[in-house]
Amino acid sequence: MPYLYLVTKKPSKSALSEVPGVDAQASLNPNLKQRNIKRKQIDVESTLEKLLAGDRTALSQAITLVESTRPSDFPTADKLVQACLEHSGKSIRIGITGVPGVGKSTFVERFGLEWIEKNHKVAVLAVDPSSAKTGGSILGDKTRMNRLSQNENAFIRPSPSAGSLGGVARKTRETMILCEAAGYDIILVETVGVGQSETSVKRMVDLFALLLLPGAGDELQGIKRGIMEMADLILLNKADSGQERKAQLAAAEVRRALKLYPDDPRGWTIPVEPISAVEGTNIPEVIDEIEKFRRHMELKGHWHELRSSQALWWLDDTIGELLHSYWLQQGDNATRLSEVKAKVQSGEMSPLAGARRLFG
Ligand SMILES: Nc1nc2c(ncn2[C@@H]2O[C@H](COP(=O)(O)OP(=O)(O)O)[C@@H](O)[C@H]2O)c(=O)[nH]1
Ligand SMILES: [Mg+2]
Repeated sequence: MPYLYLVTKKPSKSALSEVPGVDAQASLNPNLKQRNIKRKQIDVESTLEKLLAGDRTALSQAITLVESTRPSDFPTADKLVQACLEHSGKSIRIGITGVPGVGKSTFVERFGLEWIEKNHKVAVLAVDPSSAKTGGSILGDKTRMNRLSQNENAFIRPSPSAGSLGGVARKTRETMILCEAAGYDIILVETVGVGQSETSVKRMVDLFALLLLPGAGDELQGIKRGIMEMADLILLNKADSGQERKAQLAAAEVRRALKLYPDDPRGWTIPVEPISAVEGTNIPEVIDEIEKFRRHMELKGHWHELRSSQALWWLDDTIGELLHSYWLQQGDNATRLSEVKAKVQSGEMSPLAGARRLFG
């Protein structure tokens, strides 16, 4: 069984939207389907060659291929990612999180340009499982990344629009590999900051940066303890327009709060810095901290460990995702799931009982 997610029978509309990696819209809308069919077949060898030469058009096409929901594209996409793997991994993968409005996209613009100043190439990706509904937050964000999006050393890609978080995360990982093969050595992954995509992003990056607002209480920012614990770097944004002192105080408070957490077993002390994404204050210092982080991890042998954990998580997540979609294709599981979902939604059945019924 070479491709578990091969759709063997025609599922119902609701079932399709459940299948990770299957974009219901693309499968059901004949116009989209038509567009898919017209897309020219990609040749792995020549695409790889172009990618390695840094060809942006080839990179866009390659990403479209890995994001494709057509089962017939899966073998080519897998081959291409596989071929790119040995040319990947030379980057720093940085996750950026924080509640909506904290300034992630504004920060990415400044931060990205700053890396480019230092002769790096920057790819910006997003993990946004809701982007099918919202039209893709990073697309709207392109206005905040105006200069970066026009820079020839930057590549900005909106979140893939497949429904499930697992599917979006897998495609983002594959996209990351393609970008690295195309010579991008700084990969920035922005989360939507609504609480569900953080763990996925944490599992695919080397360093996780959390943006906070000075003055807003933790509850207000919806920052759960778990997210604080995931951070390798904490930035108090909007330290400008008279808020500088407040940001300093907030930074001191966060540092104090961090002391209550267990020490990082890797010996890394989380830097907490006020910044202004709009004015560019302290952005070069953030880059210095990140380079310090990399040196620290390399010196202690943790960098290699980080990358192997990422690979294992990738395997783990993919297995979970494949099992889910395989299970959905068996018998009448998709219909049964819809029924159970309705009961759980109305409160008639607990989620646990629902899940047990499906597997009972
Ligand atoms: N004063 C100030 N405003 C900022 C700063 N960074 C972002 N903003 C503003 O905050 C709003 C949300 O920014 P955005 O980057 O879209 O936040 P995101 O939702 O986290 O991506 C926008 O109006 C930005 O102009 C900053 O450093 N200082
Ligand atoms: Mg944003």
